This record gives sequence, structure tokens and C-alpha cells, in this order.
Amino acid sequence: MSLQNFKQYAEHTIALLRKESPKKVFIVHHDDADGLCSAAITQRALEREGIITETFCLEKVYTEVIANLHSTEGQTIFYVDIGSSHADLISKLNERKNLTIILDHHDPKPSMDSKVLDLNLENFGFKGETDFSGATCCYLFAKALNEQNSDLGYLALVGSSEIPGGFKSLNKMVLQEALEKGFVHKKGKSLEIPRLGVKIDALFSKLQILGAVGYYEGGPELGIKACLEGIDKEIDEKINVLEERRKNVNRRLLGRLYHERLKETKHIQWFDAEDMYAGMGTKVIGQFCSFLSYQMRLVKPNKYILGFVNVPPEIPKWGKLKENFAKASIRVPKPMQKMIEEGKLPGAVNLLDEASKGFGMADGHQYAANVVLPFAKKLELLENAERTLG
Ligand SMILES: [Mn+2]
Repeated sequence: MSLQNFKQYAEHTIALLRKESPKKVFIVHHDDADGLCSAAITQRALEREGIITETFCLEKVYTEVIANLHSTEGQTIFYVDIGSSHADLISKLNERKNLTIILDHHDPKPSMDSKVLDLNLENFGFKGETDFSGATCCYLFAKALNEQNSDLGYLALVGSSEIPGGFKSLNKMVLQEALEKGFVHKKGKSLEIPRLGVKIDALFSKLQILGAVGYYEGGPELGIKACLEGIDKEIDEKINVLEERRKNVNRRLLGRLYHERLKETKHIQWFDAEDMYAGMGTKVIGQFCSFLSYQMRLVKPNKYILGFVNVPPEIPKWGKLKENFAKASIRVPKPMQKMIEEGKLPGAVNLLDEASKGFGMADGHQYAANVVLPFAKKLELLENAERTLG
């Protein structure tokens, strides 16, 4: 398995796309910086082929939304930086109705539908945790579509900034090429995008705010625009407002927790932010839990940190979810990470997977994970988690 195999599969996919020759495609994308870069690359690449695109940002693969999206026949749907982990579900709901192309780097599940093609490079021997991001996958596909799209390589690098440890493997290859062709410049220790006049890490941080905090107020669309045209004054002001609002809630929640302390079970310390983050995307709860894991005066070093938040029923550009959901985010304090590595404790995603069996959909990694679950199942999740750990 190699990049050569990926290219062959990309050619096969592109042939199907050309045969379909859609006037319009849907691009379903994730809400973080990588998801916005993925959408921007895919949008620009398809528009260069004369195809109209409509972007649709999802924080999570909700069965109800996906079922609805795939219910009409004869569409062309892209999933970018999202979808691989639920390719089984997507293919089941698609029933050969729509050409569906997944460009992602999360752990893939097999597709059971020949019209659902998953180009995740994990299927070709690379690692989505270290070697490439969702945006890298989109970029390599875009280049297979048309070599002209090599000018979008900088966006693969912005998206890949979510991966700790720098640009390796496929990302290193993308970086070298972008430097050679002048789409990225070295400026001191950092990398700059000359066309947009912005540094890669700065654009990354701003996109993280637009997509996550601004999810319910057009942040994702502004983020995609910023990816392709840079950050204008309007976008910059929006980012400042969003960041200020989030900081205020973080401060209030932290104060509350110092006052009330976290609740505890045998292996878990937890809290419920309920509606405190109303109006912001639910990704903010995970970011707060990460921050909390360093507050050693507040958290214990030997218990998983778990935070709940209510999920607003509204899905922008789609409608209202039928069911009421909550989200739980989990983080692992540093001293426990070693025990997970040694196999003495379950990883964050494994714990949530197990504890939400039958009612939740968990996503994530060993030290950071989240699950969306029916509102009424919060205590059941905690009980199940303790049972798993006991
Ligand atoms: Mn990603």
C-alpha cells in the first residue's frame, strides 16, 4: 500500500465523478480548522471543474441528518475531514443512491456500498494521527483532479497544524513542494502564506475559533472564505467578538467549579456546563476540559476529567434534531496517560465507546474524546464508565 495506490484509487474516483458530471455537489465538512481547510480546497477544486458547490458544516455525524441527506437519489456528496469513522453507517443509508466521496483522516470503518468511496490515506498505509490531515487528503485528491490545484497546498499545511509534532511523511512532502513553488515562504521560525499575507499558525488559530465558537452564526462559511481570500477586517472583528464571548464563559465556569468543585465517582471527576455555552459550537467544551486538565489546584491527577454540555437542537442549514442531546468530553490528566500507554487503563475513546454502547456515538483518541448521547442518558454514561473501569 502506498501513495501510488492512493493515486490509482483517486483516478478511479475521478473517472466516476466525471461520468456522473454533476452540476452541483454537497460538501459535508467538519467544524475545526482542518475541516474548514478541507472544505475550502474541495470547493475551489470542484469550482475549477465548473461544478457548483454547497457546503454543509457538521460537528458530528448525526444519523438523522445523514439519513435525510442521502434519502434523495442522484446527488453527489463529498465528506471532508469527517465521515470515515462512520463510512459503514453512511453506506448503509446511501443504498447505492448517491456517488459519495470521503476525504478524511479519522480511523476508517469499511464502506459496504460501491458508490461510497473512502480515499482516507489510512487505507493506503499512512497514519491519520501523524502523517496527514483531512486537508492533506483533500489536497492530494484535488491535485489528482487537476495539477493547477497545487496552489492550494498551503491549506493542507494549515489544516495539518492540528497534528502535534510538525509536518511529517505526506505533510513533509506537501511542505517541500509548497516551499519550492513559492506558495509558502519561510519567515524566521514560522511559515507564511505570501498570497494571503498571513502565517500558517495564525490562520490555523483563527479558523479554530470561527468554526467551533462561531458554528451557529455563519463562522464556518467565513472560515472557508478566509482560507481562500485571507482575513479581512470584518472576519477579524468577528473572531475577536467570538473569542471574547468564549473567554467570559470559560471564566464564569472556572469560577463556578472553584466554588462547587467537580463531582466525583471512583475513577471520574465531572461537571455539567448545561447551557452556559449556548450559542457556541459544542467543541468549546472539549477545549475547556483540555484547559482544565492543567489546573492542578482544581483537578485530581488520577481521575478522568469529564464535562457535559447541552447540544442545541438546531443544525445550521438543515433544521432541528428530533431528539434532545448532550455532549460529553473527556480528557486524561498527564500522569494517567502513561498508564493508558501501558494498557493499564482504557483510552479515552475506548472508555466512551464502551460506556455509550447502544445509545451514543463516540469519537476521538487515547487522551481526548467525546460522545453525543441522548440528554436523559448522562448518568447512565457515568455508571457504565465506572462499570467498565471496575
Ligand atoms: Mn482533522
